Amino acid sequence: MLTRRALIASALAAPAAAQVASSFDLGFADNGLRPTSRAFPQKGEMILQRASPPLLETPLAVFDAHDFTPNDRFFVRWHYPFPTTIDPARHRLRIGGHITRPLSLALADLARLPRVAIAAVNQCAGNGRGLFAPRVAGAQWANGAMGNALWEGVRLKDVLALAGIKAGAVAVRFGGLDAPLVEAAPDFEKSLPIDHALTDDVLIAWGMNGAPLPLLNGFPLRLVVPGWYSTYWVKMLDSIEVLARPDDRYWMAKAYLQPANPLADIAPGAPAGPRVPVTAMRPRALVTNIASGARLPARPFTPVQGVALGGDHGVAGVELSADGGRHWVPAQLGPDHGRYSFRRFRGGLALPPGRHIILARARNAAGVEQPLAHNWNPSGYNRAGIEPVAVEII
Ligand SMILES: Nc1nc2c(c(=O)[nH]1)N[C@H]1C(S)=C(S)[C@@H](COP(=O)(O)O)O[C@H]1N2
Ligand SMILES: [Mo]
Repeated sequence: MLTRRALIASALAAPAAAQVASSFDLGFADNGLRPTSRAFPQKGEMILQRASPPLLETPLAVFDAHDFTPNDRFFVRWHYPFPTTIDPARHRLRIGGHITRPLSLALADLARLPRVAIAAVNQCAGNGRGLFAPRVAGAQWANGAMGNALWEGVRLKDVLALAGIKAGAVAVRFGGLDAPLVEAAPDFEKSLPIDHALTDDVLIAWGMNGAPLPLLNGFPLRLVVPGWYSTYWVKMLDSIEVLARPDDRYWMAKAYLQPANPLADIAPGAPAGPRVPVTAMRPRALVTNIASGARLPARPFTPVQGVALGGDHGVAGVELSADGGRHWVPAQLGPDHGRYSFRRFRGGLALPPGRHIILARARNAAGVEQPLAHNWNPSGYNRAGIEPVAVEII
């Protein structure tokens, strides 16, 4: 492994990369040094961030091997305890609030609606939080708090149509079977603006990659909001409430807020300023075949591959640089599974013996390109700058 000092020294030789090199903490790279566990139901080896309620991160190598993250390696995040046995035959989805017909739907009722499948990346708003410098509080994820799956279910808008939305609805609130340990803590509930809730792509899903949702990923039903951070993807979904006024409860009004500027960044230590809810994701590329700090044998072209996401638009391109972003070479894109899916990429860089910092940047179909600098903010949300990868060619 490279030392931090060696990295900074190599960065000094390439001034444009200095900011990049000094902004990441090598000790935190996905280098196999974090504890893993195989102790969780329906899960293989996962990086253990917290046992209860579970926070399980996907190892980088899993992304390197798959377009669709296998269910047994898909990351897990719960705020509160949840039931560990669920009888799907008895599960009900209640729909109430500003509607004409309150409903209590069984899974069999949902299965009668038109079925839809969408490939989409589920990414925690705090993915990569542990890489911010200065460090911020919260789950210290590297970049494995995300995954790509084919989600199968029905459209939320079709379910809402059964209930009959009344005029004046402004939002739709979602709740699941989990509950806080202490009475006073606010239940985990999230809401979508009514316009977004009624788009074609928002699903109530029961299937994930051709199988039922794993318990830890929300069995038997979860909301899927392609292009938006997974805080909205409410698991073990059992209640939907149409609201005639904006949601002022804790998890919308107080939590998951980011600085209200285009990059959602702020100078460390600066006053918080205006904040807005975290919503859409941004394009990101992640190198998956080289763990930062690796030493690799010299080859004419060092293969660099990984996964990209386009945020709320498709991936339009991925480019690689080994000179701090002065020159970029395009990587080849893998199969296109739809605008919200991971898109794998593969390319090569001619790297002579010595130390290098590899950069991979994604651009989406809306023309948004990943910036070099990281968008520091106090909660570590929406991290979307380029993730540098240090290598030593020997
Ligand atoms: N019911 C419920 N749904 C939830 C949460 C939760 O705590 N309870 N956490 C949300 C957050 S913050 C994340 S990152 C995703 C994680 O989805 P996963 O565990 O399927 O990967 O679930 C979301 N849905
Ligand atoms: Mo999250």
